[in-house]
Amino acid sequence: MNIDTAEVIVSSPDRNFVTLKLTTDDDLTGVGDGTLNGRERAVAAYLEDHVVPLLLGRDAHAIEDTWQFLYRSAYWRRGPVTMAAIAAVDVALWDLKAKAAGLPLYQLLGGASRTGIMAYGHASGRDIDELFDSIRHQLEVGFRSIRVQTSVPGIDAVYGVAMRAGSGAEPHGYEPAQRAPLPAEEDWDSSAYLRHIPSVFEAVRAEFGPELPLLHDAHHRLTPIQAARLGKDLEPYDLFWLEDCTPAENQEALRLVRHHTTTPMAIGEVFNTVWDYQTLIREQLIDYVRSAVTHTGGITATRKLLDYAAQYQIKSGIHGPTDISPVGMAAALHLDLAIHNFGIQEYMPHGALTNEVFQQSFTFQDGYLHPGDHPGLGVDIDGDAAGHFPYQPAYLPFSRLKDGTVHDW
Ligand code: CS2
Ligand code: MG
Repeated sequence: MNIDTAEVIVSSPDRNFVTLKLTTDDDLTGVGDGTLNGRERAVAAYLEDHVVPLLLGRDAHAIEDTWQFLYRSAYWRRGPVTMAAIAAVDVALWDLKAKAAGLPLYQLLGGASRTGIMAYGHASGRDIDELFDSIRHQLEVGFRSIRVQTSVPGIDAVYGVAMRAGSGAEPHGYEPAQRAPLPAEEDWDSSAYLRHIPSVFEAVRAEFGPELPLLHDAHHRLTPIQAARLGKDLEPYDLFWLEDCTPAENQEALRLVRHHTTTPMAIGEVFNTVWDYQTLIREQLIDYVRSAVTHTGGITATRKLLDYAAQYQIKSGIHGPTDISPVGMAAALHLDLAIHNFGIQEYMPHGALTNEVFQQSFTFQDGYLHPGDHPGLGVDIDGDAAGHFPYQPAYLPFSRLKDGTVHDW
């Protein structure tokens, strides 16, 4: 089973996606996701100009060898663009191997370790009433775990708060990348945020009780000591996790946070390799690994990362926003079903146009996702339909503090 053709499909139904489609000399097809929000064309060019020529004629069964070849022969290793390109190839090869075996992919990863995959949904509000409505909506559609994001008095635009009509994602979702020639500028004030957020969780617990798993994303915006304070202030509300409390390029920053709070920590959606986690995992500084299969070198590398985390009783919390395509989502679900140290899966349903372009067999029921039992990934892209939605420039916002300083968005 050799790779005969390799097609890089850039489409923009509800948002931009980069999909690699491999076809073998016996006409099997495999798909992989290489979407890097706001930098999509960089991955498409990396694939088209540098990787596709290397794939044609290769043995499609040699997944590990191909992974090592693409990682080591590039000389310039790691980084979001390289690892998203390698991920697209890796997932497409796993799709092919599972199809050739006539099995759903999770069976090749060791079979199912659970009957379903607990998913968390996004709820947000510009005020408490709107937030409560959003939580009730997500509970009605079946979610059993909820991520809570709200506006903050004194700040105009805050990460994670759906501006309702026109936000692109479904009404209670939040699509951060906006189609525009330049990124939108947002304001930020960590003190205002730190004063406000504990009162939000106090209100949510009072309204929805002690058992509902609640998650929050601080989206990389606090200093280590501010993150320590927030973790401590949120302890009474028993969060499932506090995510990306501080930028983690400096992994040791989490030692200070860990020293002050027992609120569980989730980090890693902007990481690309196991190396980005070494101190965090070895020193038990996090509880959940947030990497996406699409951004961490595919199933081959993400599986190894999660196996390493398992030695430290650290669980998965795979990144699943709408900028992970249905292909990347399906890859995550097969891994989620098979690994032992599964924690939770993020799930932001894609828009109607995206569901036209990508045929999906994964299901969401009573709070649980399942990848389905079709051979392979169980997802495919309709190239003709994708052709109706050409790429559109789009950027993630950025932030400035009151004094004009650029801040982590
Ligand atoms: C977020 C993402 O879902 C999350 O946890 O951090 O929405 C993130 O902002 C986007 O994926 C960026 O592309
Ligand atoms: Mg996040």
